[in-house]
Amino acid sequence: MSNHRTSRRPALLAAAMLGGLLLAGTAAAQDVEKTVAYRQGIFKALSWHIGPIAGMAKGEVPFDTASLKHHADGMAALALLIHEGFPEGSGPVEGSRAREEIWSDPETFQARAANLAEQTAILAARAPFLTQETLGEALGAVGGACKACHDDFRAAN
Ligand code: ASC
Repeated sequence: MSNHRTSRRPALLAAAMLGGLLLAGTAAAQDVEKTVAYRQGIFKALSWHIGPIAGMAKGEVPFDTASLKHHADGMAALALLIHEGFPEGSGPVEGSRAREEIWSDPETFQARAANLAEQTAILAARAPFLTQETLGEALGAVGGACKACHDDFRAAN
């Protein structure tokens, strides 16, 4: 009986190890899913806040300094959160446009994210002094920072 038990040990051990690997794989997949949701949430929120600013610049939304300041502050805060949304192993992955270059050239990618943080901070600082006439040029610097990163690090679709 004890021999019988002993002989089953390797099989039980293998089953336990396989179970552990499967659980680890599931945990890793859940981590990636959470990370993708985190970063996509930031970009959706950035889009939420740039919308009214772009509307004001185009004259489609009434110009309002308090609203401009609020939305520019929102963008500046969000931009500071991008850098931790792309840890090693979190892409490329299905359902995400984040390109492989983010992980093969993280320094350039992080510099682009830092540039967005800088440009949005500048817009937020200028917001109280901007007018409908000067907003377009000020927002252009932020749009340029968005585009510079999208061009190299975001897939077309
Ligand atoms: C937006 C938006 C972007 C940027 C980018 C600027 O309004 O959703 O991703 O501006 O188009 O070039």
